[in-house]
Amino acid sequence: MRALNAMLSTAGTGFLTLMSAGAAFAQDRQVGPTQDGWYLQEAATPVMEELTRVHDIVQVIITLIVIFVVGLMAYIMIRFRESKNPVPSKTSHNTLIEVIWTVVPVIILVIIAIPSMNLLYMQDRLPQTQMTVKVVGNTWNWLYSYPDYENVEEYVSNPLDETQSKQVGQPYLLATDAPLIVPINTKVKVLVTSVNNMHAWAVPSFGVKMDAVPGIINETWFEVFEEGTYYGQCSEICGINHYYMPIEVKAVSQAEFARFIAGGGEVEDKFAKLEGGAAVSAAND
Ligand SMILES: [Cu+2]
Repeated sequence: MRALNAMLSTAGTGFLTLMSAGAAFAQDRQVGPTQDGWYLQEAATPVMEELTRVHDIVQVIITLIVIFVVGLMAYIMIRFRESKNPVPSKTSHNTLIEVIWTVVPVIILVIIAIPSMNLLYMQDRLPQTQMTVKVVGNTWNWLYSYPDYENVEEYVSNPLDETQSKQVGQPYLLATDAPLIVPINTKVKVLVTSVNNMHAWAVPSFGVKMDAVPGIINETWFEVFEEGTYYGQCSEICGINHYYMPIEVKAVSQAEFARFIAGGGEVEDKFAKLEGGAAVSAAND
């Protein structure tokens, strides 16, 4: 399963890379939903690794149960069909079978519950985190801030339109003009709230999906292993532009993150690298 997952993830990343190939400049590693994807996204954090492991275990168990039940039904339908079995059995109960079909599912559910609860607590209970980011849902974009660093101002992350996405080699409806920047190998606490209606900040490859509720500050965490751009989408139907508030997280080296903070949160203009970047940028401002 893990090998299959890794293979599919590679295929997924490959797709995004392929999409970027026609762009003006090469994008770094991008992880997000893919056109023909049918499996979990590549795991980028310890929580997502554990989530993938639990998913794979449960997948095997439920597949075996489906095979067993469908097999049993097929056997009964064929073996006890009217023509082969004209006089039906009058048996109304069988204590041994009833005990088995009660106890065995209980054991299976307990086996599933143990890793599931472990995973839930891993997501829910924050470890000792090294920094904090604050995510605020708005209609319809995300506001990001770094409470630990007063010199970095809160900024808005807006989606790029179709033409802009193509220009910078990023997928439309996932690309933004200002990603959330975080360092790799750092436990990041995420505070999530909203200024108007409910949203949800979700990044599948992080195993993170947290409701953004006005008046409530929810918290979650992640630790990204590798540098790259990770995509997510608002995952709580929030109104007419719900589809149009993508999430882009750029995980950078700790040195690069330190430069980002020292620079007061200034990020490189995505359009500056393009030929005639100034004109493009100005046209879109
Ligand atoms: Cu939303």
